[in-house]
Amino acid sequence: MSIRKRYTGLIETYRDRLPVSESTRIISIGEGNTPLIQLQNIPRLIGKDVDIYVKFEGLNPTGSFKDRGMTMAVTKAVEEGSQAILCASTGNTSASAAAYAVRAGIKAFVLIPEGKIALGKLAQTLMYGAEIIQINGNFDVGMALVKQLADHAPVTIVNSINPYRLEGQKTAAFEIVDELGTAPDFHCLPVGNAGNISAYWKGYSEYARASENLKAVTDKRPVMCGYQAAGAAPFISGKMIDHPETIATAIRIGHPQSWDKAWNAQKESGGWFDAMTDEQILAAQKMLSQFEGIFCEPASATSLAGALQDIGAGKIPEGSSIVCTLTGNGLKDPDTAISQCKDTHPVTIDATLDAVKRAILDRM
Ligand code: AN7
Repeated sequence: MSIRKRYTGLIETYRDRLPVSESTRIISIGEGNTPLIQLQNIPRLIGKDVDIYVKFEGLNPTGSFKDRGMTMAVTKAVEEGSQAILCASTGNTSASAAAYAVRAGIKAFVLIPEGKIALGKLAQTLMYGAEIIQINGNFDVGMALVKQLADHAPVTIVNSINPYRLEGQKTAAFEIVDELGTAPDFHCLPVGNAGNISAYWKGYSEYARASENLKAVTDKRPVMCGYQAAGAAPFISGKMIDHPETIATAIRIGHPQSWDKAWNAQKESGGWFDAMTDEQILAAQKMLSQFEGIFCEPASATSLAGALQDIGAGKIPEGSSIVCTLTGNGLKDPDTAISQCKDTHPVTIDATLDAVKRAILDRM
């Protein structure tokens, strides 16, 4: 009997492609190595010959892709002697920063827009014990403050303007190529600050370059498709937006921090940006739950919403392989989920064998 090597996180797995040395103390909670799930029912339902995979990042330790960047950013912050980290957040970054700060034994300060972060994200950030500072302003306002604060307090910023964040996040592209043996034809992502789409492009590009001397990986790179919420779509309007609004609070962002990097990914890959309405986003979220058994948060479903639209329009042709990143777990936002299922609220009946039997048989 052989014992499989214990998985100890993405830095250990890809350490030759990341800025760490033999003596670096790695701050990890076992992030990465998330499943690439092939959709079975949705392609049949839409009647298209497409191979769609979802990279379910909601299965990271704090329930979002942010953990990939946070393991790297906090590892480097600790290596550089930092005692505290700081971020502005729509929820997921704050939860991740809080957890990795605990692991490292340092302090986390998080700035969040009051009343505009999903309940699960608030719950976990409270439990991890971060210093939560609510502001009566949106994410963009918080982000601007965080950038100024760096000159006024001894803290390390762990938003995606911290270059180590994207280093960690690029490993998701490595995992996909390692698993498929090649890159997909199209890669679809929700876009907020545009750090993740930039990180994936970096990852695909590094692997493509490495293929020159390493036969195991491919020189292929996907077409990158970035999808935003219609009320928060600066990449579609071509300019920053001051009052972004969407039910997908994770991507309620009007001033993306990785503006140039993301445009570069779009241009180099021959890809595009597009906007999805809140209705399209929620429909895709529900579809994943009801037809594939995959529960992601609203913002995450923006990638599938976009893919489905563009498959329907033929912009993504039949015969294509497509990866959609599902950035966060559905459990993060129970309020939005429950309000979507108003018509299917559970019935309450007498606790008798007869009543339960009737309830089941009536619904067969
Ligand atoms: C679920 O947590 O910006 O385009 O502060 O939580 O890399 O910004 C979250 C972003 C997509 C957008 N999906 O990624 C934050 C934050 C989910 C997210 C995005 C976010 P980027």
